[in-house]
Amino acid sequence: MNEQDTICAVSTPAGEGGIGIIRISGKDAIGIAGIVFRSGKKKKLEAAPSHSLHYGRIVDPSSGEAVDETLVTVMRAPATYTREDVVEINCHGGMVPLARTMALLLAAGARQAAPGEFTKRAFLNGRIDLAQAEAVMDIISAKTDLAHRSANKQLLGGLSREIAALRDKMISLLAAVEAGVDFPEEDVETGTGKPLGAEISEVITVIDKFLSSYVFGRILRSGLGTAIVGRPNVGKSSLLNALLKQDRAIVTELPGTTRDVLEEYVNVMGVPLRIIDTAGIRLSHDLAEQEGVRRSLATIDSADIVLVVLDGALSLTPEDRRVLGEVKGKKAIAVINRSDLPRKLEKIDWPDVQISLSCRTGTGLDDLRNAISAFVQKGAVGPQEHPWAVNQRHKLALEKSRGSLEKALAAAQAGLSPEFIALDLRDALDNLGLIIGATYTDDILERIFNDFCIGK
Ligand SMILES: Nc1nc2c(ncn2[C@@H]2O[C@H](COP(=O)(O)OP(=O)(O)OP(=O)(O)O)[C@@H](O)[C@H]2O)c(=O)[nH]1
Ligand SMILES: [Mg+2]
Repeated sequence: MNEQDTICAVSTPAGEGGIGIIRISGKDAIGIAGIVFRSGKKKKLEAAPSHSLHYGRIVDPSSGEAVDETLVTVMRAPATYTREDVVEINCHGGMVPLARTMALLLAAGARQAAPGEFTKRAFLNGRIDLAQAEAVMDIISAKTDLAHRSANKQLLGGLSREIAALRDKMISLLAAVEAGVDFPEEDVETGTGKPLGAEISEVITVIDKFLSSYVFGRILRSGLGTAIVGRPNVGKSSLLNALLKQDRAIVTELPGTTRDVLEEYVNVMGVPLRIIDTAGIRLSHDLAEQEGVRRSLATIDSADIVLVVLDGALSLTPEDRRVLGEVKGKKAIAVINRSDLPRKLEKIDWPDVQISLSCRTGTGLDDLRNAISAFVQKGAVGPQEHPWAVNQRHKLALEKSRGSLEKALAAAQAGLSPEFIALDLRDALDNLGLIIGATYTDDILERIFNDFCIGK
C-alpha cells in the first residue's frame, strides 16, 4: 500500500442520512477535489486558505453535469487528522450521490482508502501513537458512557504517557547496564544507587498494575459475559427479553424451546453486558438439543457472571440441582423467576445473591440490575474502574515484557555478566514499545487497522 497516494473514502455510515461525508487525504487532496468542485463565484479550491468552508457543486468534469450540491472543507497540513492536506466533501446523505462523487474522485486520481488508513497515516505521520489509534476505534465502538470515557482518556494519551514514562525508566536502566558491559568485574550499579534487582522488580510491579486493568478493559470493550442458564422452561429467554426490553428470543410454554446460544448487548447502569441466552440444561435424546446443552455448558465456562434461573413456583428439581452444580465456582446470581405466582421453591444456600423477580410483570428486574452492577462495582467480577484499560494486544506485549524482565532479574541475582542482563532488558523494552508503536512491524499495523471501518 503506497503511503504517498492521495486516498478518499465515504466516512459516514452506509444508508440514507441528512448528509454524507467523503474524506480525502494526501498531497493532491485539494487539487483532486478542485477537479470535481465548482463554486458559484468561480473561486478555486487550490487558493483556499486552511480550515475554510466552500459552498458549490460537485460536477462531472467530462460532461459538466452537476452531480450534487455540496459544502467542502479545506484543511491544509499539518494541522489535520492525518497531518496531510485533507478535504471533506459534504454531500447529500444517500448512496447514489456519495457513490457518484466517489467515482469522480477516483477518476480524478485519488485511491479508495483501506480500512483505518486515515488513522494509520495519523500514526505514521506522528500525530498519535498506536495506543491512541486504537482508542479511536474504542471510541467509535463504545457501548456505554463508561467505555467511552475510558477510550477518550486513552486517546488523550493517558495510557501512552504511563507507558512512555516506564520506557524512560527502562532505557536508563539499560544504559546503566550497558555501561557496565565494559567492566564485567564490577557490580552493576544504577544511577539511583539502588541495586539492579530492586530496580527491575519495581518495573515488574508497574507492569503488573497495567496487566490488572485488562479484565476491566475487556469488559468495557466486549461487555461483561453474562450467561443465563437453567433447566428448560424456567424463563431464561423471557429474562433476556425483559432485560433487552424487546421480544428478541422465542418464548413458548414448551420446554426445550431455545436450542442455540443467543447473544445481545444491553447497558445495565453503565456496564455493557453481553447477555447470552442458552438452551435449557437437561438429559435429552434429541441430537440438536444435546448439542444445545453442550453449548450451554461451554457458555458457563467462558462467562464472567452466570445468572442461574430457577422457577420460584415449583420445588427444586434434580435438573435444577445439576445446573447449580455445573455453576459452582463461578460468580453467580440466582434468579428466582415467576414471583407473580405463589412461591414453592425451597430455600437454597448458594449462590449468595438471590433475586426474586417476574419476567412476566417486570417486578424485581431493577433488583437484578442493581445486583449485577454491585458485582462489578465491588470488583467481584473484574477489577474496578482503572485510569486506563489495556487491550488484548497490550496484554500480550506486557506479558512478554514481563517475561524478559523476570529473566533479567534472575540473571542479575545470579550475578551473570551484564551482556546477558542487557539482552533481556532490551527485549523487555522492545515489547513495551509495541504498545505505543515505538517499535512495530507492518504485520502489527495491518492487524490493528484492518479492524477499523473504512473512512476512519
Ligand atoms: N407466570 C410466569 N410465567 C413466566 C414468567 N417468565 C416466563 N414465563 C413463561 O414460562 C414459559 C417458558 O419461558 P421461556 O422464557 O421460553 O423459558 P426458557 O427457560 O427459555 O425455556 P427453554 O428455552 O425451553 O429452556 C413461557 O410460557 C413464559 O411465558 C414469569 O415471570 N411468570
Ligand atoms: Mg429459552
